[in-house]
Amino acid sequence: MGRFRNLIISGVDKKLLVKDATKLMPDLTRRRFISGGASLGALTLLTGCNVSDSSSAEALLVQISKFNDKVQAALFNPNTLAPTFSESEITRPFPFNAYFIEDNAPQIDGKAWKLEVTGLVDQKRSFTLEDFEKMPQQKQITRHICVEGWSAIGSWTGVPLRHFLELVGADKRAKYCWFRCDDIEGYTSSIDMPTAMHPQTQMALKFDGKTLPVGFGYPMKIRVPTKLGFKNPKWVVSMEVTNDYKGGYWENQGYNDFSGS
Ligand SMILES: Nc1nc2c(c(=O)[nH]1)N[C@H]1C(S)=C(S)[C@@H](COP(=O)(O)O)O[C@H]1N2
Ligand SMILES: [Mo]
Repeated sequence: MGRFRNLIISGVDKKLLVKDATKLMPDLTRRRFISGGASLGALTLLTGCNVSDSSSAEALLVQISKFNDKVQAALFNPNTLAPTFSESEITRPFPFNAYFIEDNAPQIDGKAWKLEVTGLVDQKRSFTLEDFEKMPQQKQITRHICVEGWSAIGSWTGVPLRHFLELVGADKRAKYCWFRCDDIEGYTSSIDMPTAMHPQTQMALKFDGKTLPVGFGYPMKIRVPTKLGFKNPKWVVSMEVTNDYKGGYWENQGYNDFSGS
């Protein structure tokens, strides 16, 4: 402790930073880090990053996140469930986050909206919101973890992505599902097929039992509780099943593709 004990960093919640960094570590590193006390001091030693503000905290997380994609992917068990919570544990108000302010969130007309499905699927076509509302719905209360240093518990309801992939006849041997969004810069993100098929990965239409609010991705966001927040695209307009790694908005800026939580 000593020299780090009274460290106050503006804009950084130290406990959350240590927690998020821990989650990003490959198993062995994580075990060693935890048994060593899991402190901010140990984290600075491990990464060589000296955290003094929120941007260096972010740099530290990127550093941890680059540790070893492949090791992490091998450790990720597609059958492991993310922890679930009770209604009373839901974070209220639930935070908004994007690379722009909430006022600039796209206002999508749900009646005109369509999800376009392309790539390695039998049914290359569009689906309306009505189509999705008729499909089986599943509710989950899980924790959303953002690499920027915050986390929150929320309730989402929607169509299991696995159900949808089966419905469109997706090639399950394909490597990725790649999503494109309707916001200013056309946010994109891809998830690997085991994650897409994970029983808790869903095409969320509701938040907290009500129609998805505009800021949270109306009419549809992909909710992936086993991945970090940036791998949960909002305002989704297309999905491509592909063997090509197409990256994504944050993935292209150095965050790792695996980003499990
Ligand atoms: N289209 C789009 N999806 C996005 C983002 C974005 O900027 N654009 N930001 C991501 C990040 S970094 C986070 S933490 C979550 C925040 O979701 P929330 O506003 O529902 O909390 O959305 C993710 N999905
Ligand atoms: Mo995030």
